[in-house]
Amino acid sequence: MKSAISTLATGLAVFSLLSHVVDQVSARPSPKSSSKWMKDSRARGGLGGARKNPIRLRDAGASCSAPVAQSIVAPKSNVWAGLTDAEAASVISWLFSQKDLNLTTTDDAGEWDNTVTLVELMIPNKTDSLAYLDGNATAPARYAHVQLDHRATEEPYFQDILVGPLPIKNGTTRYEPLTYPYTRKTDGRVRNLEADSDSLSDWKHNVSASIADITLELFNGTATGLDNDTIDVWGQDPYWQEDGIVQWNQFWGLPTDGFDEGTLLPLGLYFAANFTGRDPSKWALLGWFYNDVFYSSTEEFKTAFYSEGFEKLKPNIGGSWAATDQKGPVLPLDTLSPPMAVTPQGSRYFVDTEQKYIKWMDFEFYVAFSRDTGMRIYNIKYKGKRIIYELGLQEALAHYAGNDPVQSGTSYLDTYYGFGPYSFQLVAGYDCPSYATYLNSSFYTAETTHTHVNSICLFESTADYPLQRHSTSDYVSVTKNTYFTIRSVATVGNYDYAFTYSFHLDGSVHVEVRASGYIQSAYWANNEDYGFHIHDSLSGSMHDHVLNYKLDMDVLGTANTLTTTKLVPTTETYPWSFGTARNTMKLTRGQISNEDDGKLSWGDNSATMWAIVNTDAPNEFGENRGYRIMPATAPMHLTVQNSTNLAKAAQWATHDFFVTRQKDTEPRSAHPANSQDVHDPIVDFDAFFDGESLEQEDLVLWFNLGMHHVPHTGDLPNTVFTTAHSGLQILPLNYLPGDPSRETVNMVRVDYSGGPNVTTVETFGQLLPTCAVDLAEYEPDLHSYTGDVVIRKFPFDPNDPYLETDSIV
Ligand SMILES: *[C@@H]1O[C@H](CO)[C@@H](O)[C@H](O)[C@H]1NC(C)=O
Ligand SMILES: *[C@@H]1O[C@H](CO)[C@@H](O)[C@H](O)[C@H]1NC(C)=O
Ligand SMILES: *[C@@H]1O[C@H](CO)[C@@H](O)[C@H](O)[C@H]1NC(C)=O
Ligand SMILES: *[C@@H]1O[C@H](CO)[C@@H](O)[C@H](O)[C@H]1NC(C)=O
Ligand SMILES: *[C@@H]1O[C@H](CO)[C@@H](O)[C@H](O)[C@H]1NC(C)=O
Ligand SMILES: *[C@@H]1O[C@H](CO)[C@@H](O)[C@H](O)[C@H]1NC(C)=O
Ligand SMILES: *[C@@H]1O[C@H](CO)[C@@H](O)[C@H](O)[C@H]1NC(C)=O
Ligand SMILES: *[C@@H]1O[C@H](CO)[C@@H](O)[C@H](O)[C@H]1NC(C)=O
Ligand SMILES: *[C@@H]1O[C@H](CO)[C@@H](O)[C@H](O)[C@H]1NC(C)=O
Ligand SMILES: *[C@@H]1O[C@H](CO)[C@@H](O)[C@H](O)[C@H]1NC(C)=O
Ligand SMILES: *[C@@H]1O[C@H](CO)[C@@H](O)[C@H](O)[C@H]1NC(C)=O
Ligand SMILES: [Cu+2]
Repeated sequence: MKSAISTLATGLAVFSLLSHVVDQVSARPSPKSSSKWMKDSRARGGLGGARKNPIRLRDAGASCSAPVAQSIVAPKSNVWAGLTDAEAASVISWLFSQKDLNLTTTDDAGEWDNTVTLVELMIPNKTDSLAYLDGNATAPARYAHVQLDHRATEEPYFQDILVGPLPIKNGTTRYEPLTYPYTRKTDGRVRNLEADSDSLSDWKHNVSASIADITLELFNGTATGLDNDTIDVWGQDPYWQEDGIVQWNQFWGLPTDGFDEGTLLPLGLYFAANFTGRDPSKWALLGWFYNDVFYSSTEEFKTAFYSEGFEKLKPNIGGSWAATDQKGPVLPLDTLSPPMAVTPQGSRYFVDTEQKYIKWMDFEFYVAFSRDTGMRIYNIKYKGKRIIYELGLQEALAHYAGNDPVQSGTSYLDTYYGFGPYSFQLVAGYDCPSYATYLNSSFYTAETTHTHVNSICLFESTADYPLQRHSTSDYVSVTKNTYFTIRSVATVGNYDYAFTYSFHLDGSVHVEVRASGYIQSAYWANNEDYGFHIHDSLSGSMHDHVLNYKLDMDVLGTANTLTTTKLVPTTETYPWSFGTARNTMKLTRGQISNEDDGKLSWGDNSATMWAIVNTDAPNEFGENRGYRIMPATAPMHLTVQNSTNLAKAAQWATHDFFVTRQKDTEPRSAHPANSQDVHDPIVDFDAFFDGESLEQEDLVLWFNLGMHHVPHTGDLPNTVFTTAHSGLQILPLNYLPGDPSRETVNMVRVDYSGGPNVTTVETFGQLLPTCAVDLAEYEPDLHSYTGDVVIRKFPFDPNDPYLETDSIV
């Protein structure tokens, strides 16, 4: 007991040195030193002391402070923040003046015109950013990352180019193909299989019109491409790319009740399109599939349909079972307000809104946002030292399976659609507490920049369980568990993904993803091996969600090693065991020394502790100081091996996590157009593994979160965030001399010295609120929900932003 306390006391001395930065920026009185307790407590039972008057901030009755973030000026500019409106406009106008690009504005473009599909900041190389962040170098040169859609050609392709340096100057600005971040060196080009999507849609409607008699009889509807369509046709993604370009499609019901339940209304009739090449007259119908029977032509299908004994299956029909509004009897007392949190003395964090720089307690970081992957965070420092250079989503896949060709063929790679364009405004009081601070996010589309107002939220919360406690016959000590969160939510098609990063007083960072929204279901016909029967003719189609994240850790510098400390069962004879062997356990220590061993599994029974350490910077006891990485929920990777759908497009999904050497040429594990060429993707993650040493190098971890999702009746109408949840924790391991949470003043020690009565309530300087809370301030006016704020860039019209709610891509 005694030695534990003195170790802790040493730790506290160090912490107070490290935390001087906090005091400097804090407008509040310094926390009362708690060293008195440490001295007094050396003698057991000697915890006495005068009862303290709580410090009161303001008169009782005065109203509480507004929960607005404290302002701060970022120590360095955010080199990952997007282009300014003026920069984006100048790049677009410059692109349109390059005659060789032969561009058409998106609104005027048809299938055979070239367009600009992306204009965003090129994330600077880490090498250059570090020289700026840690040294005296100027901020890295700014370049625009542009994606062109070349369609004025028989072989359409997307191409990534770099434009810069910025600002644009006639004569000196250049563009060049962007190749260095990609493993396939083809001038940043990827073929575009979607160039003729309008024609393909027409073609499919021609097919469905050709069997309108059958769809009317089976589904009471037709799909002809007209506004009065009552059923829909869509199919697998990615397309089959083995033998030409082929897509299986299915008929789906259209919701009629204003809810979005279309993905719950599969109708069980399928047809395949071979749309290889750009000439629709050469496209071919490859066959029909219904009730587990394949028909190789429309004629064959029609003949069967009108034959005696053809079994007609029941369609799925929408209705209140698929609507998300409240239904059923009201739960006891449920109309009363549930408990809510308030921030009586204002916010306890700092935000530089312009630079998207945030500081809470001993953590600080910058926020970035991109079209492909949405929110990311950079340069996370803890106690003044960087621990993480970059943390964020890379790609998300949803791999389905089934006895029907559409489910079997579906393996969405969601960055093709992008998380940025679908990260809509958050609903205050529901997505985030009503007192949260909000940031905007912006993305480019069709010569405009769209801003989703209040689409990133920041807030502190106090958990419903304490961070620390201990009680004895003399005292009880307990600490509040307050932490800081940044969150954004992206609705990509039917699914809503909530991305959360949180920062804790114990020095840990938690990464979480949750999924809600409508499942993509399957038609229930002979497919009990691929899901549960969940409604009339409905299968909860099985699928894996795998979300790949990049975690570039820098622990005490960039020279780091990934170590393992494994608990292993063992039989040992000890000098004191009188010659008998004892079955017990011990630790074995190891490390991952080479990229050849860089594809990893968390290991059986959670018996392996993984840590990023700096072996050149041991602590005073000779242990490596580091940060541990640990799954917070059951770890997972893709069940399917050598997926026929994905081929080499998502090699990051094969294991739980990976470690590689950081390289400016390997900034991301995926590319948004990997689905367009799955056998020869422009980023093949496997190519990152080329036998390099990983000992005391700059390391990057690529870890997967996700869920094996076999939807059940409880996924109707929507999957719920509570259980569709996955997480990882990044936590100090021998990094500090003790538990840093001892620094918070939001703890109490109640002394009763063995007697029945309390002798002292020791507080440590926390200010007790006595103000009056106006709960009306905590009721957001949801009528002020805003759509996209759009600024036209070509022609540039900065002073005339307009609102758009039907939005995007
Ligand atoms: C430029 O694009 C147009 C279509 O927008 C196309 O008709 C024309 O052939 C293209 N010109 C060149 C030189 O490629
Ligand atoms: C970033 O790094 C790559 C790879 O070393 C290099 O080709 C590229 O020129 C660098 N970018 C800048 C802006 O220096
Ligand atoms: C930055 O400049 C200051 C003042 O010139 C100098 O003292 C310091 O060593 C420099 N730091 C680095 C990392 O070069
Ligand atoms: C570049 O030159 C074009 C045409 O000569 C002109 O319209 C444009 O304003 C110039 N842009 C800048 C940034 O000087
Ligand atoms: C669809 O059918 C119409 C009428 O037969 C035809 O004109 C059109 O070319 C067809 N569309 C496609 C993409 O095949
Ligand atoms: C068929 O659909 C029409 C609307 O398209 C609707 O009015 C009618 O009630 C439906 N019939 C049945 C049997 O559901
Ligand atoms: C849909 O609209 C078209 C064109 O107006 C019309 O010919 C057709 O009969 C309509 N179909 C239905 C089911 O109302
Ligand atoms: C699709 O069409 C292409 C081009 O005509 C052909 O080469 C390919 O074999 C066809 N694929 C299938 C599955 O029929
Ligand atoms: C978000 O955008 C809106 C509309 O352009 C603007 O009024 C608001 O100040 C922005 N908020 C932040 C935090 O930048
Ligand atoms: C997947 O591919 C690897 C490498 O080609 C091979 O060793 C393995 O057996 C394959 N697994 C399956 C299930 O096809
Ligand atoms: C404890 O407090 C009660 C109520 O104030 C008082 O009556 C009693 O004497 C106290 N006991 C001791 C041991 O101080
Ligand atoms: Cu799911």
